[in-house]
Amino acid sequence: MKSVCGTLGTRRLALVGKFSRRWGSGFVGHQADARLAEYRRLGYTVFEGVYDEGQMQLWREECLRLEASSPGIYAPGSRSWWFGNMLERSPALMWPAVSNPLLLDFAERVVGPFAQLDNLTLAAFPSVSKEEAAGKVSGWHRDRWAHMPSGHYERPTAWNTICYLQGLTDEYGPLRVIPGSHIDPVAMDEHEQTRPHPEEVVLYPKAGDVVFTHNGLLHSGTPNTSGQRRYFFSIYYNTSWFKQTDTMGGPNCQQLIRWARKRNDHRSLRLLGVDEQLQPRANSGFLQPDEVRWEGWLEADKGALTVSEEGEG
Ligand SMILES: O=C(O)CCC(=O)C(=O)O
Ligand SMILES: [Fe+2]
Repeated sequence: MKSVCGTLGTRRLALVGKFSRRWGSGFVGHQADARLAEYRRLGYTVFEGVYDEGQMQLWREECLRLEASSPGIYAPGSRSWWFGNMLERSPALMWPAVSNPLLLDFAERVVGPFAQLDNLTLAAFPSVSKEEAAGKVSGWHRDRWAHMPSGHYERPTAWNTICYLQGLTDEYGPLRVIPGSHIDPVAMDEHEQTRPHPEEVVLYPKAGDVVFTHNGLLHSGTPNTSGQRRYFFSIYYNTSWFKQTDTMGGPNCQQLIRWARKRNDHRSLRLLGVDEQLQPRANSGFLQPDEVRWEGWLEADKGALTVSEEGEG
């Protein structure tokens, strides 16, 4: 490991000094943020009314357009209602959601400045018959990059931000969660995986709400019996030293990377899988609380941003 002092600029040392004086007082207040505390306790939090109707209408239309243009052999994984790689498919429509500052600011309080896009999915679950759905849930699981929890809170390695593009009702199929299952090593046998669970909480988010999860949280959808499409929009993030599921190699994502580079926009670059600060930040010596280090790095990223006329090209 490199010497810690060797990796710190003077300004950053001053910042660390400032925050270290607050560990006994202000830092406790910082940690006491109600949403963060709720998220750490339950394994999820709901942001209400993040997206408006106009925005969601564009996403629904995009989903229908993809459905109409992907029949038969062109259907991804033979499902003509499930579309991954949405940032590459529709960058102008999707980038504002991927880089939503409300959700990213919260993510950075949870995991620090290490948020990367893992995959972006737009889907419209078809309706099934009430008989087929009776007594069933879609399937309990923890999400990608999770592990069986240890009994203690650990930061998520990945997290989902899910928006249903209509309000969920019993007919549309609510989202079921088992609060605390990102901490408790709750296990399930095959029979339990498709049945309601005694400790579940059933969520009915409104259109435009965002459910922000911990990837260790056990959750399940519910079959859609509404007779309509069940629109689902999921931006899934992970830690910037993980692999990404969606590809960033296509021309649209590469164009976004060039745009972010011109602005020296580390936060955007990171989302796109380019974390230029990763090595020093992942080997910082770990001598202060992580949150203290994160604040300094977030400040540095903001300070580095150069937004010029030229950079906006
Ligand atoms: O509401 C659903 O269908 C479940 C979604 C889900 O499991 C997920 O987005 O990770
Ligand atoms: Fe899931």
